[in-house]
Amino acid sequence: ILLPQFSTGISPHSLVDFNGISMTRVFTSNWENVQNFQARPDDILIATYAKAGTTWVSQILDLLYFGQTERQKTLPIHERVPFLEVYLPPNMSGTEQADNLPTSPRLIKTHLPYQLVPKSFWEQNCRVVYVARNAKDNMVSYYHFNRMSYGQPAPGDWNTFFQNFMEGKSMYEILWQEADLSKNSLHVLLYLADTEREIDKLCSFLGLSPSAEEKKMILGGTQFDNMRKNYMANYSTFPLMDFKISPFMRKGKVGDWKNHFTVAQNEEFDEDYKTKMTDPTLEFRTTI
Ligand code: PPS
Repeated sequence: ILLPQFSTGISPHSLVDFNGISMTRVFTSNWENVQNFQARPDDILIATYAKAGTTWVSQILDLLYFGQTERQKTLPIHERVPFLEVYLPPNMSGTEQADNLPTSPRLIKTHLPYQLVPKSFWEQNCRVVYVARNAKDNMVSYYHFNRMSYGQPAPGDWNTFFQNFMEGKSMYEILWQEADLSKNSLHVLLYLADTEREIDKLCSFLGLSPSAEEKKMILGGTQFDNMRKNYMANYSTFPLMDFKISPFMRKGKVGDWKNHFTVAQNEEFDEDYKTKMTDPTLEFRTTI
């Protein structure tokens, strides 16, 4: 596996404090270009906390705008939808990839918290699609991702990861706040809620009206089992992940947190959650 080469000595996956946010060099070393990134008015920013359903929504949007074309069959999702702040030298940075995208609109992914999103996205009044997932499953998915991805800090065992996460010693660490989510150029999508309804709401936000046949194609193309088998959507072409430890398309379920959280951890989490999340309008499902 080719690990990213940075010029200074800091390990690419050690956590650093970056403007009050825990990040690794993989996401901060191209910062000048990220900050100065020139968004275009028709760009669509897919903003998520990592492991909230970014790839699922990226595939939905790519199919909505570009259909089942050659691009879907030959380009991996991480090339169709560049990850803005990522930089894994010697590979092209996310900003370079986005600058080189030939599509209109450009679909661009970010995990940056609201306050660090390049200001041109707001100046250009770009539409933002934010994906939210129940935090417990999100955390579990992140734990497994940290185990298998070389760009992430090593998580240790589940209990260690849980404690570090609760203490804010985890990547990105902060979700977008309620105030950030109230912008009218922003649409919030819920992971694994009623997909058909979520797609309908997304289409009305974007001003799109796909035919019944197109909708069927999108629903089929974004089903977990289909995406898991799709080499252009399942990240199997991405160099820094070890699927033998845990696949990128792991379970794709609501409720896996129950296989990880102890009763005490669940109580601690609920207590902390109550103090931080007060928005009654987002109704997450933590069980089915
Ligand atoms: S990343 O690295 O932040 O871009 O990861 P992200 O895509 O946000 O999240 C990965 C989790 O989403 C699941 N996934 C899906 N679930 C349902 N349907 C589809 N089509 C789908 N595609 C990806 C993936 O399995 C990860 O969740 P877990 O719980 O780990 O399985």
